[in-house]
Amino acid sequence: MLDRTAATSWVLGRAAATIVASLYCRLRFRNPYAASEVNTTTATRPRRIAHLDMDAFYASVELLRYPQLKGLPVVIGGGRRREDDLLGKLRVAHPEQEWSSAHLHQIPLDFFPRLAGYTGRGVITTATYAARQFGIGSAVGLMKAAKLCPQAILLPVDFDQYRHYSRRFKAIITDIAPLMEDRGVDEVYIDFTDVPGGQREAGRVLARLLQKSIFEDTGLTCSVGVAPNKLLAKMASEFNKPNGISIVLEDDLKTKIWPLACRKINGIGPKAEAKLKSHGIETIGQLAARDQQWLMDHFGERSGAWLHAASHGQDERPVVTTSEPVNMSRETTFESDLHAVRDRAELGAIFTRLCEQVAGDLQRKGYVGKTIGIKLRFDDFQIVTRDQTIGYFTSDAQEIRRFAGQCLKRAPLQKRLRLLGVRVGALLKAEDAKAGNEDAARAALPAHEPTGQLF
Ligand code: TTP
Ligand code: MG
Ligand code: MG
Repeated sequence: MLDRTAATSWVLGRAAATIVASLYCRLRFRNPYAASEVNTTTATRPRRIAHLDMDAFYASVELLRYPQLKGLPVVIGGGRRREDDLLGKLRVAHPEQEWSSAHLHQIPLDFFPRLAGYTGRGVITTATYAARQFGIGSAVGLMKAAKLCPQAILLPVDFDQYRHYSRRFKAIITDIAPLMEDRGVDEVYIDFTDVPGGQREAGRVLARLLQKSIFEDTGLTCSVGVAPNKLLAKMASEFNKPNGISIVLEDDLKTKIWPLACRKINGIGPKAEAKLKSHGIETIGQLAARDQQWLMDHFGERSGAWLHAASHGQDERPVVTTSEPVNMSRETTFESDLHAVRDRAELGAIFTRLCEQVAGDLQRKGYVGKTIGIKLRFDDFQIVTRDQTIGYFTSDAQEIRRFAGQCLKRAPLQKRLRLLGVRVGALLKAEDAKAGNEDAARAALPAHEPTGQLF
């Protein structure tokens, strides 16, 4: 159950494609707060953007089938769920009772595996709020978590179930507020501006309705932030977790946003944070105090201008209702670390398989791409990526393998590897990629692989 052997996952990057902006919103019968605002135009309405994020999502979904675990420290991680195994064990341990998937809520607490004594490589995907009190949460290693909270219950992941509930809560949202942007398995942006009732109490009323509707349908709670734009809404949704609502108005910038660490801005990662810190900038307020030109000189024109705007709470990005993938990738974490030279044959086979899997994903979904890249994670957890943009679009496994192999040669390979990934980006729908252009571009490339290929 705790085995992470070559747990292959694929990631679908997403980007905006279509923006649906309707000036009027239909009255939705499921929205009882709407009546007073029907038929008014947007012109005078302030922009109200919500960010809704489910609370401890994977763990909360697990608690739906194991309600006896409510309030207990539970972490999700390790291997994938195999219900038959579980039921089989139950039948052996408790033969006096009948066990089927209808009896999961009757599983005695002492039957659930605990973190205590965990050895292995698994990491936590998420933890219940009861578990978070012990300092454990997403991305923490299970072994480390076992030391911090040995009594925590460890459950395996069940992505199908999370996807099922993801679809369900999003369907409830679009039923009430149709301008929704899907931002991943457990979060969305919603444009409240023209939704009937969306302006009441600056969005709080509609946020409450969404929470209630989602909870009634799924039994899951979520937190909502409502603000003048996506940037602020995303920060706001974290302010009152779990099961909270937080409203941020333009005037709240100084009091609610500026005291926060720069890292709270979605888009400022660990690297940018470190660089900002090296200039003595820790909070968003300190960032806002810097001159825009100074930021552009030190972070580049684009990033500098963006940092300036973000620190002043400015963000004009629309809520986009459909999305297209921008990349597809496959990656795998090894059971034990592998070395590029000593384990060359094994790595080569895994590498080829990853390329075939990405190619399969692209072909199944009807995409081609022209940026091919690799991701490596070393035994010290350092991550290295390399990519290469080729002159044409492809979804061919061998081509992907060839260019990914070239990327690999540009990576440092002295240390042992924990993880290997292959990604194809700059995607286009296969039917949109013009065949003639592809052929011409391919002809311009060297026909043979340069010697010295690594895997
Ligand atoms: P989050 O929304 O970041 O976290 P959460 O829903 O578990 O908790 P919160 O109440 O703070 O929002 O992520 C959503 C799901 O994505 C999470 O339940 C599990 C998964 N996930 C991972 O698998 N690995 C990670 O590192 C993170 C952050 C999330
Ligand atoms: Mg969440
Ligand atoms: Mg989330």
